[in-house]
Amino acid sequence: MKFYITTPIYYINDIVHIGHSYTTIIADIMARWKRLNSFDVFFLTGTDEHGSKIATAAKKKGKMPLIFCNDMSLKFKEAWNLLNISYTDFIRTTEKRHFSAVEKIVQILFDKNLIFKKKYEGLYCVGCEKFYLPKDLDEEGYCVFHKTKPLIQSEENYFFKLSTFQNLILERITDPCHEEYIEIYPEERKNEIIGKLKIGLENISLSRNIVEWGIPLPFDKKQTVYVWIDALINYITGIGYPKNMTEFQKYWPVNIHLMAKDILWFHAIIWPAILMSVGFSLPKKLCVHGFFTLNGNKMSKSLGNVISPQELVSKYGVDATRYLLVTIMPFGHDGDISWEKLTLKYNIDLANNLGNLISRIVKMAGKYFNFKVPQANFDLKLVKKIVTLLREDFIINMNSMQLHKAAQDLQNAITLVNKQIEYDAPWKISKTHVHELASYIFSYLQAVDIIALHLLPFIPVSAEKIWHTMGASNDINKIAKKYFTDFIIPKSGFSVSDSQLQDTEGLFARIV
Ligand code: ME8
Repeated sequence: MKFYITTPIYYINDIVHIGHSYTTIIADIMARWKRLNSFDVFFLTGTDEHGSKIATAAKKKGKMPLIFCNDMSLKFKEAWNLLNISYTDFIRTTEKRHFSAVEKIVQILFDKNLIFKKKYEGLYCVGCEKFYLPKDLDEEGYCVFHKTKPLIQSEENYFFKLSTFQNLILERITDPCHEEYIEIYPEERKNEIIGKLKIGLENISLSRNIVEWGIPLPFDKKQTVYVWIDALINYITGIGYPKNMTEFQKYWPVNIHLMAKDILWFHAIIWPAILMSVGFSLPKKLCVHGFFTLNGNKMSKSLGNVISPQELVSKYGVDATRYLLVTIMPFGHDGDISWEKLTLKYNIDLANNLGNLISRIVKMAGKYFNFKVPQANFDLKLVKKIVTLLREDFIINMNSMQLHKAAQDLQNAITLVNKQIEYDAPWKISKTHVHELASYIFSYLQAVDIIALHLLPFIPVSAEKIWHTMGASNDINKIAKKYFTDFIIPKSGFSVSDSQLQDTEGLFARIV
């Protein structure tokens, strides 16, 4: 089975911040999770490099647009490497392969008579790269996302007959029995779109004649393709359209387009209309998350209130940054964050709960068994409890992208082992009862092994470290893939008797 997931392609005029990182880490966790469940995963991310916003940013830096784009898109790649993002491909809209796809799609729309020329005057927000009607702006006429005043732009453009798709789209996002049903999650976002759709759809400009930095229209080279039409097409270029149709047909339709609420309109209305026009299947699911806010404001370079992923990594490390970002706010809701909140969560979940569990087990194994996995028949009770706890909720939460809840399930499992240790109090048992001690410690090790398998998508490097620390020597990824297929634990467990426990120095040390 295949699983195709995408992030938005990010505008490169902005520096990479934790908003972009949040979306990309969620997509990465889902991609890793699906790989562990034996799916053939395609995970696409990339950068959106055309349009007036980018051209202006390049000019400000005194750079040619493409040079500027090369530099900036590299910064996104570097950030994703830092955060251990396992994307399959990184698409840039300035690539040749993307030009071919955009030209082809736009030509099809033209040939199908879905494009017409018209003089237009409207309020354009460069931040959103979108024309607005006065009713869409706040009371003072400002863009609600960028807090800037859209200016009147007037030009003769080519228009896409979006309005003809109103009922077709409405049907596809409201009727779960429809063959081409598009699920929008969460429900409130879907209702928002339905509400807007019912008011009616305006035809939209498909080209710009005052924006040079873009892909020329194949049928009128004086105009360039409107940046949003250009950008949405990345989702099919990335999997091979139009050159490699076998690859394209293997992965399309996309399983999940992931994004924040600011750009749902484009994905829920404009993108399906284009796909329907050219006769392609529709996305299966649009997953929409909220915004990180700082003091109630959306984070963006123009507002000057960004936190970069590099800042988080230098304080917490890579894995903790991944974990903290996706658990600090519930998927689908906004969350106001602060360094204090992040540090508090780090200390509670990672240092005090997980880190403490690992270090106390290693200490006991060190004291009683010279840092070796003791020989024992493991007590299946504790392991079974962990397996049940995680099988019931964790998997449902992962599959429905409720990552903060799945992480809470893991925290509950970790707490359960910590509590079991306190209940057993192995330190009260005399060293002469070596079998009893061995059996306790052996079962703790096995319980943590199970937890490590589940931690893998969230904190891949640390999960592997924990796995080896517990004396489990095989390739954790291979074992996890098998475990998530049949849920069978080998009779002798995962940690191998007599193998050496490894050092845990530096694993989620407390931060003050
Ligand atoms: O809209 N909190 O690019 P963009 C959470 N190029 N997520 C945030 C965020 C925040 N404060 N800020 C940004 C574009 N994001 C277009 C997309 S796709 C065909 C074209 C994330 O750089 C979130 O995923 O403005 C949001 O939807 C996206 O970045 C917008 O990125």
